[in-house]
Amino acid sequence: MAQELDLLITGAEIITAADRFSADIGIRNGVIAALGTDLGPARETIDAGGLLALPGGVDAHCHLDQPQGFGLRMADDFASGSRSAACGGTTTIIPFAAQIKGQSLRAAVDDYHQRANGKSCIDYAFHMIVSDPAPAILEQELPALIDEGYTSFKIYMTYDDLKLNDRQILDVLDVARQGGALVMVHAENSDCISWLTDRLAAAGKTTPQYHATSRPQAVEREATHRAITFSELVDVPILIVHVSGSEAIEQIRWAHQRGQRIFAETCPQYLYLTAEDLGHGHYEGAKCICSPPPRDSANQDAVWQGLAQGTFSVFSSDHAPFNYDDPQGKKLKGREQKFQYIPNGIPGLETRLPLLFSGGVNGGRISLHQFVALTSTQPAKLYGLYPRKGSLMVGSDADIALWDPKRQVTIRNSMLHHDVDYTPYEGRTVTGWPVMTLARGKLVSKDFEFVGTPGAGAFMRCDKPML
Ligand code: DUC
Ligand code: ZN
Ligand code: ZN
Repeated sequence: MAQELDLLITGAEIITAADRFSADIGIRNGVIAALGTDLGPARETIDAGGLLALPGGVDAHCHLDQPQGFGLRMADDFASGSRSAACGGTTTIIPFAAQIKGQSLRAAVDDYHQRANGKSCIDYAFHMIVSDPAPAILEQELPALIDEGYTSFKIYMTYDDLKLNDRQILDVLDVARQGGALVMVHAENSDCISWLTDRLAAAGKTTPQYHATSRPQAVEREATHRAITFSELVDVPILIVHVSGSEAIEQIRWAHQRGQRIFAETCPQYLYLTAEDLGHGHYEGAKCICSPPPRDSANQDAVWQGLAQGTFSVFSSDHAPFNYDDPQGKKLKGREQKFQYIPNGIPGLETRLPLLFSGGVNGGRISLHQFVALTSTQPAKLYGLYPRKGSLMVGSDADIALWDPKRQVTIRNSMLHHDVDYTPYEGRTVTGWPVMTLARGKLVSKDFEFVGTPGAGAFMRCDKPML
């Protein structure tokens, strides 16, 4: 006779990227042991009648406790960030071990392990950020780290302290090709941004709204095209992160039509915010400063279409948490700053899935299967975590979000579980919420309350991307 189950979830409809069926879920030792009916005795049972059981979300782009210069500090560490993620139906996070120029990449990874250690309530992996591809990094550290399970890394085409020049980008892409890693590209043209910023400054245009003026779509379009060209020259797939609108999308579709393997990610801010949210001279607009900036409603439509048509493979939060009213946050040094000195980033770990579910699934723009694919299955595959993460199969980790698809929720920062003092989505009502989340078979959130355990999440080495 089969060993007793630890937990039985009954009555839910199971949704994966491919299938929809009714079955009970039997869990033993944190893993899905059986899917079916009459699964036998269990120590505990959750009645999930009327709910949808989806694979827990994989948020493949979020920033937690990332070391900052200029007196800045991220508001979320692995404890608060993972807690917030769990309460929004996410069970895996992949933040960034960021190399500071001059630093060894391994030192950055080691430091990031220290920061994560014993804090996360859900499983996590690391991407790296490569900002200084010196010969020793390219020849020794990066190949070794890829082989050790750090199989993806981000590069920047802008920001003085992070950006690589074109030659350096070609070099790191070549290392990725040899090692089978996936490079995530922040595509904005640095010189264009600084030239536009200087002109705006000379005209006295320094309030938050000009952040968007300094980074128009052409800046993103050009860099996206250049990154696609580099990918072709080196013959390696890349992933363009945080795509904001139609012009970059056109470039990605052009590449797809030519048969290139260009993956693309977008984020809630490009569906729900516009440049108008940066205000008209009011400093509150700083809350919505992120890069690339939010565009307009026509571009929101273009991003929705890109999600529906498969142009995008991944939907991430790009959670980059800075407090608004904080001398280490958006009001750096306790003052209202010129837009170019305001830290870029907005919080979104907890609201990522409900925002997409509400506007996408309940709004009739994408199917439930597309929702699962974009938010869980495809990021798990691209970042080497599938099938442990990203599906509900026998043998997968029991990372499960139980959704009430009709639940109406008005988002308030007071109900969220991050440590950030605002949400850009304050007062917005969504339909559909993950009312219970389980990470490796243990409840981590229930009815908007965090019930998990800091430190229960484990670090995962990633396999090579399934490209
Ligand atoms: N890019 C990110 O991916 N996150 C925050 C800021 C940025 O420019
Ligand atoms: Zn970026
Ligand atoms: Zn980011």
